[in-house]
Amino acid sequence: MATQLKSLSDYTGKNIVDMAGKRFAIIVSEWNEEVTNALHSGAVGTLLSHGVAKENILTGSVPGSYELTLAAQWAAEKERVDAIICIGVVIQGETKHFDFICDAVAQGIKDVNLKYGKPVVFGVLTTNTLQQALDRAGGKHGNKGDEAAITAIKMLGLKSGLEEL
Ligand code: RBF
Repeated sequence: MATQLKSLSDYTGKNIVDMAGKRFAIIVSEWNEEVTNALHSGAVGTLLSHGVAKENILTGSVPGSYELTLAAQWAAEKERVDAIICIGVVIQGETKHFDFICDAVAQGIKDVNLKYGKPVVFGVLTTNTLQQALDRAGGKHGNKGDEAAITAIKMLGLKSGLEEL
């Protein structure tokens, strides 16, 4: 799955609508904090540049990516939260933890999406090395935090569009 050809310039256009009044929760994993902080900065900057008010972005942290799902569920339970962005980095190690954590988080986030009918974005890097993660957190492959925020914005735009039907 090649991702290096993707950049924010691919994300202009469809379903980008005014986000004033929308409320976002960002859940950030503390594991590999250097990377997750950079992803978080990218996500916040992108939300602000699309008209989201600073006070409408709430950030919470969890110890590791495995905890993202429960925190996302707590945020989704809040009626005033429109979308949730989950940020984490899981790096392949020598044990099977990588597979267990990635599977649990991917499935868990999908479940919260469907249970609450709100965008819950999978902003979790799953890489072989720390360098690959850094390259995608403001490095040579852009910032996937920006793209996670754009995904939330586009999904809310689509939802508003569908409400007109
Ligand atoms: N959390 C991450 O977000 N990224 C990791 O790369 C990561 N690797 C882990 C490796 C091991 C061996 C263990 C025990 C935990 C790891 N975690 C990682 C933490 C995990 O997401 C979770 O916080 C803990 O397992 C506690 O539930």
